Amino acid sequence: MVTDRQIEAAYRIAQDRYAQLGVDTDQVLKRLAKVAISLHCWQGDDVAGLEGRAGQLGGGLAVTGNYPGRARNGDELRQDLQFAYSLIPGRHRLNLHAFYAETDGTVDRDAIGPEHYSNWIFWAKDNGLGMDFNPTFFSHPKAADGMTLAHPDKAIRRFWIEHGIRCRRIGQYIGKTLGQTCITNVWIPDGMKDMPVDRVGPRQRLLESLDAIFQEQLDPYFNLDAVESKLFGIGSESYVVGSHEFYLGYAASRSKILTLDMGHFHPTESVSDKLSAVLMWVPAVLLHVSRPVRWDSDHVVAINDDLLAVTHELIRGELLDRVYIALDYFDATINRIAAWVIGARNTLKALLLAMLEPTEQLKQMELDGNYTERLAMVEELKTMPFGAVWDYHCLTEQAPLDHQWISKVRDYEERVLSRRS
Ligand code: RNT
Ligand code: ZN
Repeated sequence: MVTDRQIEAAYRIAQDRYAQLGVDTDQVLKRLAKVAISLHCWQGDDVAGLEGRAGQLGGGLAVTGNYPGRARNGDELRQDLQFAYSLIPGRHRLNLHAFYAETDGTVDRDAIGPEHYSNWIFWAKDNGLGMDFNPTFFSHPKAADGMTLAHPDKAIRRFWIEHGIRCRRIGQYIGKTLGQTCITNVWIPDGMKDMPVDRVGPRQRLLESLDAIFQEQLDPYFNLDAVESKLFGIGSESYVVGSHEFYLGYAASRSKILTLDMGHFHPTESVSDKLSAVLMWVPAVLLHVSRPVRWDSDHVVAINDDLLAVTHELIRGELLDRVYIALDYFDATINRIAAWVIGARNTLKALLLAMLEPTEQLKQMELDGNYTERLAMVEELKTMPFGAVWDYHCLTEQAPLDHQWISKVRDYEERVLSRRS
């Protein structure tokens, strides 16, 4: 077992090494401790929701796997989340979807109000968690034919517009109650499996529906709106109404937050390169950190080139103030708590790696046209003693070190998860 003194000693050496590059690791850790990641409740129950429609996931989303121990109700999901937070250094947030209302499915989506989320909101308050919110435009009979806000039937559009309006008010209530801004993110599944003849009509209808949802002015201190595009989904392979171009224009013209999900682009496109471009035109970005494997497969976030490129861009571009970070993936083949913990810790580690870079020096080399040293330094940074800084961060934040949290998860699995049928 590694002792605290060993962790501290290793940190002092690392601190010295980074200081020689002009990087103050104490400052970096203070900065890292302030980053809040929004943990997606839906990893804990395979995007089932609490309306009694488990196993009927819609919207072209897919969760594979049947690892035992899925949370079956609000209490279990909160218990699992609380345990996951205890294994992640720092103070984080909860990202809740509307279909986690605790009404036993008796209140339809066009009738929900803040009172249906009181368990969640008071639990978040008790635990010092900020919260974000999402209307749920899928896993519902009125979304069964793959269209919601862009549906040709006015009554169906009206139903979903009402849902959106109510969700924003819930977001505002959450923001007020917790004293922290809530981001309410709109993602809809609307699209077509096969080649549409009319690509214009659905987009016009979506535009009108969104404008109707956002008509009511809410206090931006309590609620901010975000819109999320997608490239394709299962059943919407040929056409997605809310494409990237659609929402970029929408967010820019309406001053909304643009959500960039790392799994929602062509495989050779990178979200890291989009950040600086879109932030010229939209006030802020909501990142859905995810890991596509061949397609939008929503794998648990790993420290790979994509993630590192995104976190480096956030630091190099000084974008952290305007980019909100949330996780979005769902894997049911592994322990679901470990899935949260691995993804969140990896995102934090990737941020730390980026913060430990002597960015000013690198920028100067670039300005001087010294691309040789720029490449040499970027590559050599990869073998700097970053792990010692991370360990020290976990120690000071009273979170388990790497290799320590997994035994706690195993124990929780035995005590709690294995008792769920
Ligand atoms: C779907 C979007 C969306 C969802 C959640 C559940 O492709 O990424 O963010 O994952 O709303
Ligand atoms: Zn997403």
